[in-house]
Amino acid sequence: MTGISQHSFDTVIRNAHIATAADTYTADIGISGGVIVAIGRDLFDGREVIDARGRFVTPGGVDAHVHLDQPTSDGSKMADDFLTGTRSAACGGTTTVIPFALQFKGCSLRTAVEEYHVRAAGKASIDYAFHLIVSDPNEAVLKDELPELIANGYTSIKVYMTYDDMKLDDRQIIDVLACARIHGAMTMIHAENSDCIGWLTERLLAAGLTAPKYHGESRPMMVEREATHRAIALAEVSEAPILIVHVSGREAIEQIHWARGRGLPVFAETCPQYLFLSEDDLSLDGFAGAKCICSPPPRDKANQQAVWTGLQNGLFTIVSSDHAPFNYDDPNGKMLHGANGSFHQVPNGIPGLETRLPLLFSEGVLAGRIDINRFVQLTSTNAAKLYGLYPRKGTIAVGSDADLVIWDTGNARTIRNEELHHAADYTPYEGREVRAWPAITLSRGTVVWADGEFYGRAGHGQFLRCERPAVVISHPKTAVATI
Ligand code: DUC
Ligand code: ZN
Ligand code: ZN
Repeated sequence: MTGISQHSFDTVIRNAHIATAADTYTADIGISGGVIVAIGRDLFDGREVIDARGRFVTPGGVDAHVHLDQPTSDGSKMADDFLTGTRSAACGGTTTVIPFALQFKGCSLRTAVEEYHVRAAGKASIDYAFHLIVSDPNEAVLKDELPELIANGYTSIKVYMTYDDMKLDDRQIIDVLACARIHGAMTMIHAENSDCIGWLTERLLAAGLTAPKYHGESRPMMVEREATHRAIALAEVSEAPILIVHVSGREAIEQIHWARGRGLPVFAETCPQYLFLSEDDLSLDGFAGAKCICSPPPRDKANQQAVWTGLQNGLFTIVSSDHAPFNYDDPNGKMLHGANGSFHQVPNGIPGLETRLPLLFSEGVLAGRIDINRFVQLTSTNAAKLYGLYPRKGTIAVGSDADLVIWDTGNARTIRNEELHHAADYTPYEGREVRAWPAITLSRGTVVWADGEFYGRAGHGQFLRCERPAVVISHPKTAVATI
């Protein structure tokens, strides 16, 4: 402690039961200028002192799959923008979000990024980076725009194998993967077979089957399994690492397991909806099942268990929310085509930014399914590593941003939409009990959530330029898919 005078810290968190991706130990955390500057026993006081005795302190969550104020092509409108989305994130212990700058077909990717910055400007209360959705990989995008954007800190790309307005064919995906590989970006793939979905949907509609539950029947596990296998093959051809997003069940997991066995750098993401929602939620009376329409759809209990096993055995790299919020009772939301709209016209997506960490802490850590270090890996550290934000984000270490969560694990709490901070008019987890919730969230040393109150400020959140991810720069043939 030589050279550190009294009150040399802005904030000291005392007696923190620190959990990182690797370790659990008790220490004080000294914070100055928004950065962790000391970790040790009996640190001098700071101007602010927070006593965390008896409480876990984890790195703030990094939610690497969220959709905020993303433009749509069907006339629907997302319920959350950067103001309400980042507020909701902070109240649920997430301190970094990575939403998507979407290129529409025929439009410039660079312009999409510029326009998305305008949507974010001055609104975010926590830090944010951008992924790039490439829906038109023309020569200008591949030769000019993508290399320049990657060099400027946009080092992750999402491509879709389904959705008419965004999907790429196999050749286009290979082109994007090869470009990402050469220039140093991670590629996320939405793996569902578009033609199978189209054919099954036509058949259901012809039989007059339009209720929300038929969303699940139009996108069965096999369409995800086939596309997952194909995505792996395309990545193998182009020698690029990939992350398969929102993996929903056993058959897709088996493909990823197979790829790992071949030594391929295939990473995998799942989301709370594949652990806590099921096809039963899509079958709720009337139109209520539309609240849980997302793609891939929630599956059955056996698939939920397969996803838990994948969290336990290392198959999954990250757990993200895929927060894609549409109001339920709203002509711009789930009722875009009325209260009896056909499943295939209901906007896809559910809100989940604020509930991601409490659900996984409660049912994962406190229920004994995963330990707290694995929880930190899945919800923070691995996302920071995958997307070039580590060690600034994703850990508790000297030099890292002071993005921290102090946990309350003593009190049961029932999830109620009226108590959440997003702008969506429902949560699919209404009435579910959790036993963990952030008591305090700090974003770069500033308390943004404490004792049930949001203290964040629009504009506090900074845009993060991402480094080229280490797992991409290392040669794919020797890289392993664990980080
Ligand atoms: N599926 C996606 O691929 N993105 C947003 C929401 C959803 O359900
Ligand atoms: Zn997707
Ligand atoms: Zn998504």
